[in-house]
Amino acid sequence: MIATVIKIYGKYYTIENQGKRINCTLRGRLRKDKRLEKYSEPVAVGDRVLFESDGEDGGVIETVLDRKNVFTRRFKESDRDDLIAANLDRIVVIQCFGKPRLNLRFVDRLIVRGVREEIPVLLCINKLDLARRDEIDAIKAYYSGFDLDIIQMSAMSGEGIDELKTALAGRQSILIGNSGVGKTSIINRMYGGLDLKTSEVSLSTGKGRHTTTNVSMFTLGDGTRIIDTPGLREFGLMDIEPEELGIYFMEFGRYADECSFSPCTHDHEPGCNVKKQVEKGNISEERYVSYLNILVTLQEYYQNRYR
Ligand SMILES: Nc1nc2c(ncn2[C@@H]2O[C@H](COP(=O)(O)OP(=O)(O)OP(=O)(O)O)[C@@H](O)[C@H]2O)c(=O)[nH]1
Ligand SMILES: [Mg+2]
Ligand SMILES: [Zn+2]
Repeated sequence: MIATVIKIYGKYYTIENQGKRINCTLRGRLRKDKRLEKYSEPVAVGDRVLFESDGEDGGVIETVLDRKNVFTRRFKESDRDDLIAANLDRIVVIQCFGKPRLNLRFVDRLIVRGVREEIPVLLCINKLDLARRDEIDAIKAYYSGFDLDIIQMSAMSGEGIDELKTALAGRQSILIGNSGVGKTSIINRMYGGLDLKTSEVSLSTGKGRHTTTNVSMFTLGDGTRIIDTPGLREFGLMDIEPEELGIYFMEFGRYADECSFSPCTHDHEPGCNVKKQVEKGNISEERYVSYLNILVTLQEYYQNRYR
């Protein structure tokens, strides 16, 4: 039988098959499956699996079906990709007005991940009830160079919730963002009756309290599947080579074709057309600085690794 993994606790996996939940362990040989070995975990939320039922509400996962895509991150210390979820139709990056502070550099890292995995990214800015006009304009200016889908909404007032619901309808999506931006509040507001736990942002630090502790999927009647995640502090992209990074900044695309060097890191090379277009104002300077910021972290990492 086929089911979808909706939650993982240590070595236990909750899977869902036609609305029924089954608690599973893994068949031992699965850990030796070559396709799965390169990741930190053999199985992720969102995976489609074949399982054998014990006749009641337990079972064993036998196989992980081929994945459409994976959502991973990679840190310096690690030689494996940290697997967060699989088979996504959308990455929904959540940010907010008010606290915690807006962090568009973090958003840019997630956009890189989405573009690379060919998973559409939606930027959702919550707590619109706390927004100032200049903040809204600043975000639009920052992303002026390419057509990123942006929804502004408030889980508190309900504004924008229908727009988000429509964007997620019938799809499997993950909500990603720092702690306290309101990921869980959004799910609660969209679908009454779940009453998931949320908590206030700390007044002293302006940061969230890491309330959600597990990646878990909520399956809703209309085929919509939403994955809630614990707040991320960082998002490592160490699996990406420095020369490759520019490809994932979509608005550099057509300009990069005219750089004198190929590949061009759009940093120090003479005759770099991306740099020229930044000066001309055709590429957002802040996005370019954000690009350089990621580039430096990748270059440092690769230099140390191959020295
Ligand atoms: N003013 C305002 N507050 C909101 C809104 N949405 C959520 N909050 C508040 O923000 C705080 C954090 O919300 P959570 O839903 O717990 O945030 P989270 O992103 O799930 O955080 P973690 O689970 O820690 O990653 C709570 O106090 C919510 O009430 C909103 O639209 N407006
Ligand atoms: Mg939460
Ligand atoms: Zn260049």
